[in-house]
Amino acid sequence: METPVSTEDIRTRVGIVGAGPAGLLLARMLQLNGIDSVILERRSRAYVLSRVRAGVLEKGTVDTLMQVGAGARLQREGIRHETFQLRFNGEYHRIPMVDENGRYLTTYGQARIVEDLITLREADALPIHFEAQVDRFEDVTGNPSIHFTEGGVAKTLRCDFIAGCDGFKGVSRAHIPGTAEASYLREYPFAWFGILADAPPHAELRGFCHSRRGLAVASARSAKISRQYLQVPPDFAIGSMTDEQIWDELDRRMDDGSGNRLNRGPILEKSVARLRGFVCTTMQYGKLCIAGDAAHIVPPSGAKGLNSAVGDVRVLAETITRYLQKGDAQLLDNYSQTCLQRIWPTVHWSCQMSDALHMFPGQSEFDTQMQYATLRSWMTTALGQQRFREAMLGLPYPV
Ligand code: RFL
Repeated sequence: METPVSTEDIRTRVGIVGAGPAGLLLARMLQLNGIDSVILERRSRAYVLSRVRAGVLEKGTVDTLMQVGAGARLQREGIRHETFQLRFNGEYHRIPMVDENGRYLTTYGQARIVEDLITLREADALPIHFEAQVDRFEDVTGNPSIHFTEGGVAKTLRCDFIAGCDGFKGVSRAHIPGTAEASYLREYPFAWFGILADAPPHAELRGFCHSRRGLAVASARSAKISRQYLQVPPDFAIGSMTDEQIWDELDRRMDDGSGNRLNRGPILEKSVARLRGFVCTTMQYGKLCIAGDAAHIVPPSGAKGLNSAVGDVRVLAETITRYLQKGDAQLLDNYSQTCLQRIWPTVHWSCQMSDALHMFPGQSEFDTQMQYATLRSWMTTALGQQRFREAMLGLPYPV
C-alpha cells in the first residue's frame, strides 16, 4: 500500500474522537455553549446507526437528552418502567422502580439516541467525518493536533482541546501517560449473547432470571421489538445455536411455572459481548480528556455503560467550556476525581449485580444459596429495595 500523503489541515476548537453516544452528546453540549467541534469517527455512518447496544436509561440521561433538544422522539417512544421483575429459584419478585422524587427508568435504544444526535448535528450542518480513522495525537499539553486517515489520505485536525470518546478499544487512552498502571480490570468468565427480535415483548415475562442454566434477560426495545440475552461461555460462537434453540433456551431459563412463554419472532440481530469491569483512573492529561467507554466499562447487568458515559460528558462539557471560555482550569485539573466520584460506585453496583445473577463455572450450592440471599434481600426488604432502586435509577451528577 502507498503511504498516504497529508493534503489537508483542519482547525477547530475541540477535536472529538468517536461518534458514539459520548462524542455526539459532547458535541451537542459544546455547540449549545457556543464552542465549535469536529467529530472524527472511524466507522461508516450506516454502521454507527445500526449498532444495537444499550437500552435502559436513567432519568438523568433522559433529562440530559431533553435539555439538549434531543428528546422529542425519546419522549414519544421511550417505554417507562415503573417495576423491576426478577425470577430465581422458582420465586417471582416484582418491585416498584419509582422513587420518592418520581424518578423511573426508560427503555429507548442506544441506536436511536445516536440517530437523534446525528440528525440534529447534520441539520445544523456541523462536521462529522465518518470513516475517518484517528491514528495518533501530538502535543496534547501544548498545541494539540489529531492525525487521522480519511479516504486513504492522511489529515491533521488542529484544536485547542481533544475529547477521547472512542470507546474501550480506542486510541485516546494510550496518549495519557501511566494509564496502564492506573487502570483496574475484572474479567468475568462468561459473556452475554444478545438477540434483537421482531417479536412483541411479553407483558409478564420481563426482567432478569437467575437460573441454574445461567442468566436470561428479557427486555423491550419498543412495543413490537424485544431484546433478550443469554449468559454463555466467553468463547461462545454465534452460529452454534439455531434460532429455535435460542428461543427454547430462553424459555427454559425464564420458566417460572406460570406457563408463560416469550413471544417468538424473526431474530434481527445477534451479538456476543464479554463481561468486564474496567476503570482507568487517570482520565486527563494536558488538554486531553477521555470519557465514556474509553475510560471505563461495566458488565451490562447493571445497564450503566451508556448512563455513565452521559455522566462523564456532563462533567467534560462544563470542564471544556470553563477552560476555553474563562481560562478556568480548576475543573480540568480535577476532571478524573470528579468523574470517579460517580464511576466507582456505579462499577461497584454493576459488579455486585453480575456476581449475584450469573452462574460461575464450578459454582457450589453454597455460592448459589448466597446469591439467592443477596437477591432476596434486594427484593423483599424495605432497605434492600431502596438500595436497589437508588442504584438502578442512578447517582446524582457531581457537576
Ligand atoms: P462507543 O459507543 O463505543 O463509541 C465509541 C466510538 O468511537 C469510535 N472509534 C474511533 N473513531 C475514530 N478513530 C478511532 N481510532 C476510533 N476508535 C473507536 C467507535 O467506532 C465508536 O463509534 O462508546 P461511548 O460513546 O463511550 O458509549 C458507551 C456505550 O456505547 C456503552 O457504554 C453501552 O452500550 C453499554 N451498554 C449499556 N449501557 C447502558 O447504559 N444501559 C444498557 O442497557 C446497556 N446495555 C451495553 C448494553 C453494552 C453492551 N455491549 C455490546 C458491550 C448491552 C450490551 C450487550
